[in-house]
Amino acid sequence: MAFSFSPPSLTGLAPTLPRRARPSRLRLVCSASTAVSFDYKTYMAEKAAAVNKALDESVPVLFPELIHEAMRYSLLAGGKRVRPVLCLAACELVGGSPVSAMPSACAVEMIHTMSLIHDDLPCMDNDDLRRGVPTNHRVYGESIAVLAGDALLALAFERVAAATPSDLVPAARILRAVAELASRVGSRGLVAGQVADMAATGAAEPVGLDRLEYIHLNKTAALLEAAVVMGAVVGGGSDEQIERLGRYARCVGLLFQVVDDVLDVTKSSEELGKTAGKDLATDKTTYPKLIGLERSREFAAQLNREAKEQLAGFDPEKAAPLLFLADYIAFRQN
Ligand code: GRG
Repeated sequence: MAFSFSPPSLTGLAPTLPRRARPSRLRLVCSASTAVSFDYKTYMAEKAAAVNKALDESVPVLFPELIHEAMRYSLLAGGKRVRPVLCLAACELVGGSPVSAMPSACAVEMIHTMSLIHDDLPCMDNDDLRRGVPTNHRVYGESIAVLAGDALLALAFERVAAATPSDLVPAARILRAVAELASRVGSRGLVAGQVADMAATGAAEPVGLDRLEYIHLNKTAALLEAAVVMGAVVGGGSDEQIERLGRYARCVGLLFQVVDDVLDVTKSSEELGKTAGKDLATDKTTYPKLIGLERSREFAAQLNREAKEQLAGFDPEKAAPLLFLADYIAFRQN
């Protein structure tokens, strides 16, 4: 990926919103010193409900029922729906209709879910719990879990190509959206991050900050970037807008992972809906391990600020969902 992130300066930035005191309506301050009010609870609830409905409709239980049930089991098991909401928000920010972006939003959630199913397999992380329920292979067996992941991956691309409304989105933009997704999922994106992560775990030489950043920019940020970029592409954004939004997403993606690392050592399995303390148990390199808990939190605050800076050129009212989503990811508790 072309993105190069400057090493964390870790200058002691503190999060601006104390966890317990957060109201449902946020007063967001963007870097242009403009303040807007935004009801994030209603926004998230409405967008997540629309995504859940579209996902449900995308995977009917056809013959052979077993594979479709296995796909639906993980896809509809909950999840915060951060990636699809980012996709819809980016589309609307550049003036597009959410209808245009819904197939892309579903596609990123399908690929996210398939990556979780495969990640949980005995040959990878060997996990028993995901989204608060037993993992796919624990319910359906390994073979079906592999195939459910494969089928979700294929369906994701089918949805973007075949279900994006061609009366709203020109074919060239649909094609670009497919390419933007593919390039961030394969061996130059998600798969690259997973392979580098596996190589790093238990390696004789401990990985440094540069390699950790490479892992997370690919394993986690790449799909968030795909979500935002696809939303902006199908929404009709300019190349400059798409570029800025891509930078926003990379900051938010790295932020997402720093927060994930912190939650792994500060929360219980019940609170997370997945096995807590796994990173320590498997001797994984994480931000808390490399730079400590406090500096990890400071780095997260810095990434949050840098993400928001990318939105400075947009109308603050319209950018409110993406400004909020950066905070949502920074302050999430699971
Ligand atoms: C993509 C072809 C292909 C294969 C998958 C296994 C694998 C390759 C990649 C692993 C990717 C992985 C598990 C990344 C972790 C990303 C992450 C931080 C997950 C947690 O996301 P949340 O918190 O989860 O958004 P919910 O459940 O809320 O959706």
